[in-house]
Amino acid sequence: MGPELTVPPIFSPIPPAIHPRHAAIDAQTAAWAEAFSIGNPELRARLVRHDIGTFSAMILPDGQEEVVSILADFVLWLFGVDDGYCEESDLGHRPGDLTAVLHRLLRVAQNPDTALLATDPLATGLRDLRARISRHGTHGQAARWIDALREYFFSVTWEADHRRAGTVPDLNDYTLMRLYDGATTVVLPLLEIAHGYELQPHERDHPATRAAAEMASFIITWDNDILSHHKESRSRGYWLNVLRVLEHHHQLSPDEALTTAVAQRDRVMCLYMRLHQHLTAHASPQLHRYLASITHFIRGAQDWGISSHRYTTPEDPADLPTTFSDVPTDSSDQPLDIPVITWWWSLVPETVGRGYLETSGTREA
Ligand code: 3E9
Ligand code: MG
Ligand code: MG
Ligand code: MG
Ligand code: MG
Ligand code: MG
Repeated sequence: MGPELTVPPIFSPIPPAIHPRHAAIDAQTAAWAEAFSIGNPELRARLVRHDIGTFSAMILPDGQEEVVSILADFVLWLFGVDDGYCEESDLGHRPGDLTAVLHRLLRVAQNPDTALLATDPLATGLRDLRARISRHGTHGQAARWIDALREYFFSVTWEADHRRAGTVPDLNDYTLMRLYDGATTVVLPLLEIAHGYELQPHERDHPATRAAAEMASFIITWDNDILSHHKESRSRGYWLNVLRVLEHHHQLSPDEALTTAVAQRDRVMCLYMRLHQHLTAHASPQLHRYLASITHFIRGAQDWGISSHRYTTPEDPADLPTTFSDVPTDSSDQPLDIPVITWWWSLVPETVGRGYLETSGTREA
């Protein structure tokens, strides 16, 4: 059986980048997974071959190496939760029990000395991550990392209820869930910590900054859904993905669902570039840095997504692109028909960035 879909080159106006220490970081993360026994042996053997350290090196191409390593270990840990607890285990079908387990982990992150889960490998790994985050970041940054972990956990329990019931959420609910269950927001505090600054609340919590981060979550998770469709649709058991949502609720064929999802992410990618240009016109040096990191995060997820064995699955090859496109399939500046994100389109003045596709003025990241 060959691959069901051929994924075309994806529109990416962002240049690639990678930390020069990527190979050492990748090897170190594999060693961390072994040292902390993350996941069962079979899962761990897979995860250490997924170039997760390389991915982290693409997200933070010029970040402090120790923090790039924290991010790499944390992303591997997240897959220990997402694959190990949610997608490949019985617990992922029991949202109530999953909520209890995740709450205990949150307590460990918040108060590492708590007498809880003393011999649990994921808890022990989390204690290590928390200690390293506290070493490099402020109390406020550690607190925001825990809050972001909570919003990720909250969304995977929603997803677990769909898994239990075998249901597929509609596009609006799926979009809302996916802004969090791709674990994109838990990465954001590490973008600051890796460059040794703290974004001030009046800039970080400004609606336009928050929208830029949400757009990045959308693009990264839509790209993931497109690039992981092969892996996910071949898996045994329940899987949830925007292509499945579009097929189920919009009566599209797999190819039509792919074309629609690509158009959706292209339209958001265009809006993101315009918002980025708009924000940087008046941004502090810290906000400039933050937006540059978010932009690297988007491109890093793309470069890793087309190359990691996690998605190319060489034993049953996916038909993924090896290059990117300079041209969006949909450059409309009208809002997508997804109510939870419509507000993004109200943030960029109409005159900003309209001509960016015809110029090279988007490469400031
Ligand atoms: C992603 O969704 C699940 C996260 C827990 C993965 C950890 C990755 C990050 C924190 C960075 C964001 C990167 C992404 C979303 C690629 P899903 O669909 O379960 O991931 P999968 O790899 O199984 O397709
Ligand atoms: Mg490797
Ligand atoms: Mg998942
Ligand atoms: Mg998954
Ligand atoms: Mg996926
Ligand atoms: Mg840079």
